[in-house]
Amino acid sequence: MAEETIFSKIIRREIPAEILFQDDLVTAFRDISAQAPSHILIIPNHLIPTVNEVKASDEKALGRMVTVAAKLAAEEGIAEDGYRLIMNCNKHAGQEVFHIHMHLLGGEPLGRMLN
Ligand code: DGP
Repeated sequence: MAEETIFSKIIRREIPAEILFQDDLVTAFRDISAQAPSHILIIPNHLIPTVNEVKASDEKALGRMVTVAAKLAAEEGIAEDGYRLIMNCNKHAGQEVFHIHMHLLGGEPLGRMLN
C-alpha cells in the first residue's frame, strides 16, 4: 500500500489549498510555488504514486484530468494563447510528490522544451 502524501490532505481539505475544481474523480488546486502566472495541479482523488503504477482502471480519472485542465485553462483565460501540461515521473524528471499530478502552466511564453 503506497504512502499518502500531502495531496491526500488537500483532497480531504485537511490543509489549506486554493482548490479550483473537485469532483468524484479529481481535484485541482494552485501550485504553492508557481512557476508561471497560471500554475495549477490536477490530481486523481485516489493515490497513484507515479505514472508507472497507472492501471487501465485509472483511465477514467486520467481522462478527467485532461478535461479539467482544458476547462481551467479556459477559465484562467490562457486557452487561446496556450499552455503546457506536464507529468513528472521519478527522479530523472524531478518528481517530488508521489501522488501523480498534472501541472497546468501558462499565462506567459514558456519557451520550447523539445526540439
Ligand atoms: P513535482 O516536482 O512534479 O513532484 O511537483 C510537485 C509540485 O507540488 C511542486 O510544483 C510544488 C507543489 N506542492 C508541493 N507541496 C504542496 C502543497 O502543500 N500545496 C500546494 N498547493 N502545492 C504543493
